[in-house]
Formats: sequence, C-alpha cells, structure tokens
Amino acid sequence: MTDGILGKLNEKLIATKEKWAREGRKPGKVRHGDGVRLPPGQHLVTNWPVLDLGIQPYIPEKEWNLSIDGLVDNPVKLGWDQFMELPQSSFVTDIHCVTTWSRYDNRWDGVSALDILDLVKPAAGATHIIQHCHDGYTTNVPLKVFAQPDVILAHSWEGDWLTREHGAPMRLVIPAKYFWKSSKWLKRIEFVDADRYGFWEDRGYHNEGDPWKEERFG
Ligand SMILES: Nc1nc2c(c(=O)[nH]1)N[C@H]1C(S)=C(S)[C@@H](COP(=O)(O)O)O[C@H]1N2
Ligand SMILES: [Mo]
Repeated sequence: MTDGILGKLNEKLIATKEKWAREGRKPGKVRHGDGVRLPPGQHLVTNWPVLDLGIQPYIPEKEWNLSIDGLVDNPVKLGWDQFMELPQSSFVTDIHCVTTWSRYDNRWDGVSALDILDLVKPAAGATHIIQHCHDGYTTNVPLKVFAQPDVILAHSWEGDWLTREHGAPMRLVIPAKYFWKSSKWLKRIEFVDADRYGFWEDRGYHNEGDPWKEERFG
C-alpha cells in the first residue's frame, strides 16, 4: 500500500479496530447466534451495513479491468465486456461480518471462482490467492477456500447492479469466511506459493476468519 492511500484512510477507525484485535475482543457477554445457521457471537440484521477504509473508489465499467496473474498457466487481464461474457452464476448465501452482524439470503450474480480457475489454470505450486483492490485494501485466502463452489466475483446483489459503496462494479464474495475476506473494488487476483497477510490480517485479525470457529482476532 502506498503512503498516498494510507494518508487518506480513516486512521481513527483503523486504530480502534487494531485495539480490539490486540485485546482479542469478543462481542460482549450476551451470546448471540444459534450455532446452526447463525454462527456464535453473531446477530441478524436485515439492512446491509457498509464497512471499508473510508475511500469508495468510482470505477466506470469502461475503465475497469481485472488482472488474474502470478502462479497460473494462463494469466489474463479482463475488460468489463470480457468479464461479462464469461459463464454467469447466481448464488444465495449468508454474510457474516466480524463486527457481529450477519445477513441471510443475499442473492449474488456474477462469475463463479470455479469458472475463473478453469480460465486461468493455477500452476502446481499455487497455494494462496491475494486480493488487491482499488482502495489499496488487500486480503488473502488459501486456494482451496477460493475454490469453494459458492465463491463468486459478483457484479449484482438482489437482482440489481452492486452500488459503489458495496464495491461496484465487481466484488468478491467468500461466504464461508468473515466478510473482511471478501474484497470490494477488486482489481487483481494474485496466485502465490506462500501465504501473505493482507490489510486486516497485518493488524491483528485472524488469518483464517472462519465464523463457525469464531476466528475473529489473533
Ligand atoms: N476494497 C475493500 N474491500 C473490503 C473492505 C475494504 O475496506 N476495502 N472492507 C472489508 C470488510 S472489513 C468488510 S466487513 C466488508 C464490508 O462490505 P460491505 O461494505 O459491502 O458490507 O468488505 C470487506 N472488503
Ligand atoms: Mo469487516
């Protein structure tokens, strides 16, 4: 991340979240969640909160592209039309945010991660993917997490185009992990042979982020 981007971030918000991460903070004494559909420590919302670093880039579709590179046999740089010509999928999945809200039954339309993997063909040594975003945000997941069948590069939510605040024109959605692992304004997916922390992982968030194991911090 460059100084230019860091300079614009919401420093106070980041400092607060870093402090929570250091304290291994859990969401209070009341235990929410039914442990069946609602993970432990979560509560249900019906709105869709916006969380980011305070920059919400505007990327017109004609200027948008997505690079998928690193340890792949067929690196690509897709323009918007090429992206939209890939096979399209729809999934309905739940969101679990580390700040304790969950939202059920979000309908996503876009390109499935499995179709992306078919296109770029990961090399034998690839073990993780690094997501790079237009606001300087990064996050990491193992390749086997990216390869789960409900992972989607989504351009639409609930039948409408994503809004700018939620990552337009395209964001990643990884339902099995806390939502910080799902990049908004995604511009590059880098395949690598060694794990590398992203923005929040560097600041005390758990590297795996499984809501069912409450892997929030540390
Ligand atoms: N590019 C980018 N993606 C991001 C973030 C961000 O700051 N920048 N924040 C993450 C976090 S912490 C969360 S909880 C979700 C929030 O997504 P939403 O605002 O659409 O609810 O986006 C994730 N993806
Ligand atoms: Mo988050």
